[in-house]
Amino acid sequence: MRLIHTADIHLDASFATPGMPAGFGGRRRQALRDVFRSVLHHARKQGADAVLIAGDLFDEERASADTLAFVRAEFTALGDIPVYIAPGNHDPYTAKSSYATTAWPANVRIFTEPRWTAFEEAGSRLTVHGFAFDGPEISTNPYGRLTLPAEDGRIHVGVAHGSEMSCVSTEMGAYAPFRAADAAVDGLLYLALGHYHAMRRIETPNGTLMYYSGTPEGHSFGEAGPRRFLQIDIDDDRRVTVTPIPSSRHVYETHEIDCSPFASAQDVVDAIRALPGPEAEGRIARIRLQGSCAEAWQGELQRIYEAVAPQFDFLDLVDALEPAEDLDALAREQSSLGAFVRRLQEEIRFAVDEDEAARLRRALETGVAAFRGRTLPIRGADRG
Ligand SMILES: [Mn+2]
Repeated sequence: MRLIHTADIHLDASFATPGMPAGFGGRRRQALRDVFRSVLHHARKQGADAVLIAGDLFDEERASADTLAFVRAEFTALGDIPVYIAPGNHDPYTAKSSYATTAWPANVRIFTEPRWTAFEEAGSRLTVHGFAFDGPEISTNPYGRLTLPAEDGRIHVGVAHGSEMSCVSTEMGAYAPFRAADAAVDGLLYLALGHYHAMRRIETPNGTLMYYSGTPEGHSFGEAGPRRFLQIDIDDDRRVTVTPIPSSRHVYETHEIDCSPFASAQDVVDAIRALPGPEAEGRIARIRLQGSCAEAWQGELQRIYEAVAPQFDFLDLVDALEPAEDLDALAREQSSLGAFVRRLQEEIRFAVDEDEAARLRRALETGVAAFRGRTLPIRGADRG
């Protein structure tokens, strides 16, 4: 038996963050649709027995008419492969929700209540248990209340949304919070979870396998790196194998570059071009330039941005540079900082070898930075 598990697609998400260019949100929303379609296409091609969507398929209770028409068509294209949906905190099942007010094709099964219920397919051994958020906060927490019939020979799996507490910090809002031990039920082979956007296996004290699939396409710099969905294979001996399938089209990435050693803008451009990039249709990058900026290329940042921006779908080039210190001017100052610089410059002049000179130059740089009350980026030489 083969199942496909995905969650947290957030179709129609706004992507409205300050500084994003015109058209960016539209391209991101299109990528969410493309990736969602490719997940269902994989299900069809691999002969899946069911698709499990563990909530937050939509970003809001009500999706746009166009998005609903798209999703309906994609579900219809699955033919007789059933789709099980456990509505989450972003797309709860309410009387006015898209889930309740849309005419879904016959293969779509939506959980509608904030308590465990089950679907059994005629002609299949599969039983799928799940529940729905009935509002942004669920009215009753169903975790710990699932009971299974003893030894009925069927394959029991679950699909649900919520916050497993071992990986949530106390300040973070918890939605239908639970502990792994409460959600693991003897006889439940697999629980398909949604809510956390990173793929994660949850350890359980019994034989239940439990995973967050994470989102199949990143939504922000907080979701950097390639994203996946999961293929679940259950063999005749009820052994469960989970295979992550890469799915993201556009991949968020963040980098920091220490520009202190760079003599010209060309060095900065070369460093950005050399950054390891994910294999993706589009790269969405935030690159933070830090360290000191030599006088020669102060004021060249716009030109650097224009030179490298075409290799990204979107580039946020963050200027965290400090202007380079004019050490010779400092050395002429009649101040304790001037005396410090003169002393170190003299020691550098009489250093016994290049290693010592490099250490002393770093000491000079660190001392001046400390005097100015600013921090320096860590370099290899400091890690020891
Ligand atoms: Mn959620």
